[in-house]
Amino acid sequence: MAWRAALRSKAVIPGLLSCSSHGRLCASPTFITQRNNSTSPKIKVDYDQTTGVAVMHMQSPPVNSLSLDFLTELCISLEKLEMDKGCRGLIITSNQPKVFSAGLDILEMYGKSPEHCGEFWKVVQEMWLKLYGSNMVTIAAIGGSSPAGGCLLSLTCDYRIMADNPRYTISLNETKLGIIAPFWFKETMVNTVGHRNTEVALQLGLLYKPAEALKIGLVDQLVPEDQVFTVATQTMTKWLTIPEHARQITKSMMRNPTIDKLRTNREADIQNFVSFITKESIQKSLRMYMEMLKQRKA
Ligand code: CO8
Repeated sequence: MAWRAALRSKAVIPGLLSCSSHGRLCASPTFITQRNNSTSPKIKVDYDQTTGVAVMHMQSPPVNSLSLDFLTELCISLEKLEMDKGCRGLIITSNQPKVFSAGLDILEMYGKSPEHCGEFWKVVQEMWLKLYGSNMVTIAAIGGSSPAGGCLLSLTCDYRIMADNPRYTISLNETKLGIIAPFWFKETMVNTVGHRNTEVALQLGLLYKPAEALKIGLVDQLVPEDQVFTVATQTMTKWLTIPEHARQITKSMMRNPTIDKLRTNREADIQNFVSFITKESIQKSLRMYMEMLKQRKA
């Protein structure tokens, strides 16, 4: 698997002293993954051994788009945390202002070879499988917009807390790009907000403001922008009081049917994605969407 090879080729610096989210200095195993071809990591993980809670900061400017490199780092970090039995909770948050994640990096899907698209999709699947099936309690602290793959990332978590700012939006807006959310994106949303809400949101490619997202259950709680992380930490403390084994089995029971469906169809899902995304008409849609993003900015 390509991302596993990447894992082997990456240098991991264990045991660095770093500041935890609570402002305390904590020893190992806070770690930073270093890539051969990049100077700064796109993911920073602070792990507080005393609480058993890790915080994953996405820090890939400008908008935390989920590129191949980004997702590879994310999978490596997740694998390390999952293997550490002392790590019971994970908060995912963004260090970028106004954005949780802009979703899949469109540049990984535009003008790329079928081989590249296949490799990219495999790591997207891997990220979802790891997070949706995680044994840890996972909480998304959403301090900004989170369209498409960014929304999917948050939907893999057990609980979502979003900044109450009407400038931010969240949902799966794939149809607006002329592309189709795959079945496991769709089912993750159905499992969260139900069939009807998903059907409307997906067909129209709707992006919801926080209040609307709360109304349909796409997020669980809205809080003032400066309190997102604090409330996420308090919520984590509550979730960690539940007997671990019972909570984990319940989570698997709820999620495994969807996970198993992708696991047994992974190769076909990759083939579908590659043949779809490399179509000339779809490439044209992606180009037009990127131009629209640039024009909106100008
Ligand atoms: N990928 C790559 N680059 C991006 C992306 C992205 N997803 N989003 C934004 N950028 C770029 C912009 O083009 C811009 O580049 P530049 O600085 O070179 O002009 C830069 O990031 C900053 O963007 P903005 O100026 O728009 O930043 P704002 O802070 O104003 O807005 C938003 C942030 C709200 C996140 C906004 O950038 C946005 O709406 N982005 C597009 C989000 C989107 O639609 N993502 C969909 C990606 S597709 C996906 O995730 C699922 C695909 C499933 C495939 C299934 C196929 C079968």
